[in-house]
Amino acid sequence: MKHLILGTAGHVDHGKTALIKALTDIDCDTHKEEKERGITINLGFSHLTLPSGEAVGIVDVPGHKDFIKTMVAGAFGIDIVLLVVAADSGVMPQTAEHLQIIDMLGVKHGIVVLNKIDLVDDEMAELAEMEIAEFLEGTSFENAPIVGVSSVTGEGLDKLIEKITEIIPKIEERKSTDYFRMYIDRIFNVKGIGFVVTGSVLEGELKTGKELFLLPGKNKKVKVRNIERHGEPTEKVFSGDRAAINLAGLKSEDYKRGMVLCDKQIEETTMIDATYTLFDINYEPGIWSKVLFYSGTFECGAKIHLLDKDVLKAGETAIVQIHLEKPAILVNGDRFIIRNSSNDMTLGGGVVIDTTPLHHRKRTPVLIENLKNLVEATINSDNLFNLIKIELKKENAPVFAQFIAGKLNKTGDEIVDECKNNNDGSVYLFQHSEKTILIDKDIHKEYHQKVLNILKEEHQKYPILEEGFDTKEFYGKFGFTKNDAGKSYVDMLMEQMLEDGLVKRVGNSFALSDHTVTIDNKTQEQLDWLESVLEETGIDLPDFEKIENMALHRKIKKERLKMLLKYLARQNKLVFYQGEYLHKNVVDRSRKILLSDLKNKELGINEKEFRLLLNTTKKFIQVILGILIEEGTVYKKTFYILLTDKGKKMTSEI
Ligand SMILES: Nc1nc2c(ncn2[C@@H]2O[C@H](COP(=O)(O)OP(=O)(O)O)[C@@H](O)[C@H]2O)c(=O)[nH]1
Ligand SMILES: [Mg+2]
Repeated sequence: MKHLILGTAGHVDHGKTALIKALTDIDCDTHKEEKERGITINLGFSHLTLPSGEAVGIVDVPGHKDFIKTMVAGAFGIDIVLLVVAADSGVMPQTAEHLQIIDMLGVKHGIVVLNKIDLVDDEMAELAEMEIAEFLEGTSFENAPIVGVSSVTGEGLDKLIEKITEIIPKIEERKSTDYFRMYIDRIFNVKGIGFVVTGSVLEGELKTGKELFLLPGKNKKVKVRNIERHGEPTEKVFSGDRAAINLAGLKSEDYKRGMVLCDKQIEETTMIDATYTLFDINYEPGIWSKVLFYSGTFECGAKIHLLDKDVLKAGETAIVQIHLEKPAILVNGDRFIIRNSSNDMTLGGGVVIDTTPLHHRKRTPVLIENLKNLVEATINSDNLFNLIKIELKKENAPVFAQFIAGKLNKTGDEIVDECKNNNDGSVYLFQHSEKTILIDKDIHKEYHQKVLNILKEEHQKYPILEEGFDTKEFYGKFGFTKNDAGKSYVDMLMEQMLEDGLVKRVGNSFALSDHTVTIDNKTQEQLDWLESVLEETGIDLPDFEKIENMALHRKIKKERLKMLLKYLARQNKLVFYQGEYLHKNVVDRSRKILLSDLKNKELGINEKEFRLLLNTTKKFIQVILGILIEEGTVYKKTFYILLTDKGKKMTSEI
């Protein structure tokens, strides 16, 4: 069974509310003021069960020009429109305005209801029908059926129901997303039950017991206690349903009109990139214009910045950046309506193409080109792959498929499938445990090259060191220390480069595969000299300033000295600990003295005793003790140095 919402549209007094009453026996004008004035002010809700058994939700909107924002909120998320035109008055201003809005909101299916045929003769009815057909020419409802009815006598209603039933199979399934999203269009406090909110489910599904975010805002979580659909309790509602939800944990001060319920914390935004199409009206906005922005029940003041045009003329479309005065919860592909700032004219509307854009201060040709691709890909959903490519270029790094899904309002699986099925080779994807990681092919090539360059530079700097860098060091170099997708990517990249024979493993690290170390006579001499200097310092900590000076006399510069030290450490001639290098023999001797002493002392010795034993400085004790603890020979308990099991074993060998 399809989940569908049908909405009314049309000029005030043409009989929208009467038609819904005639079809469903529910009077949508329930408010006192509505009864008194005889017009719809708030949205009305009903539902209709068709002879086929299929049930559709119904939203009845106000027709009066003062309530366009309510009409927009109601029309947001509907699948079929019933455009009601009274046969005795024909097409009127809000007939046209509502049709433009419906079209801009992306509603594709509709039926024109020529109402009040009881008030006109056949000839009049025919004339009215001709006028409507002419009016629809060139619009997306050009081929919509026109059905004459009377909401008073009931004439034609069967035919209308027949037409509605015929349309349903033609309506495409809603795109599936893995999260629930719904604008709240009504909220009321029911005695003994608590807050109940209603809305048209835009995306996903919802079950009782689920926790939802009330957005925008932080930490406003509410819990779904009960759900009703078409006035009946239900366990679950789906995209395309009208839902009434009883929420636990909602405080009235937390709620504001325009809020969204969602099971995912969608980031709020105050700046979006979008298309902006002007209706056929007498108004020409320049580069900047102040307007009112409407999407769902959300509304706020906004400034529109034209990006690819200097003025926008009637019927034209521009790419724009919109600065919103209030944080909004929007996703790519969302439709919106624009009114002038004095709120007496509907100017047009558009489609959100980016909810997290950069601030475009300069309107460069490259920017416009990128945005045009984005428009193409957002509006033409066959072009999902294009859209993925644009997002990946923007990220300029490896990302999880799930991350792109969030950006594009899709599921992770949809993104992966699209990359598998329609990849032209420009996106590289790989699997890491449960997750798929995506990266733009050009950016992948750049990382590949960066690894080679970084290693080359390192080898040039330290030609006598065999090692390059390990994966952890690469995480740091690429800024991925806190980026799981980035880390997995580096792991994968290094494995791949290893397989391709571009790099080799040296211990834990990677080096260029053609990197070889040759120690010439001069270098060997320098190494021997340095080693002997460090050995001779014995139980004094080496004085590096002094060593640097001695080295300079031998024409060894600081950088080279560092390299020689590293080399000796990697050859296990020196032990490196917290910035200090000790000769291995010094460490061995110190260890031997300590172990021989501890051999007979079950309770251990303290640091001072150790210092007297070696007859050295406190500073040296700190370093040597650090080294011996790190290698696992001894450990410290309160103030005492004690042998580890490994240390005990070693004493038997002394
Ligand atoms: N004679 C006749 N009157 C109608 C018909 N439909 C609606 N009306 C009347 O037209 C007026 C406006 O109807 P309403 O449903 O409130 O219009 P809406 O503003 O489009 O919702 C009411 O007085 C209705 O009784 C119809 O088919 N025939
Ligand atoms: Mg009405």
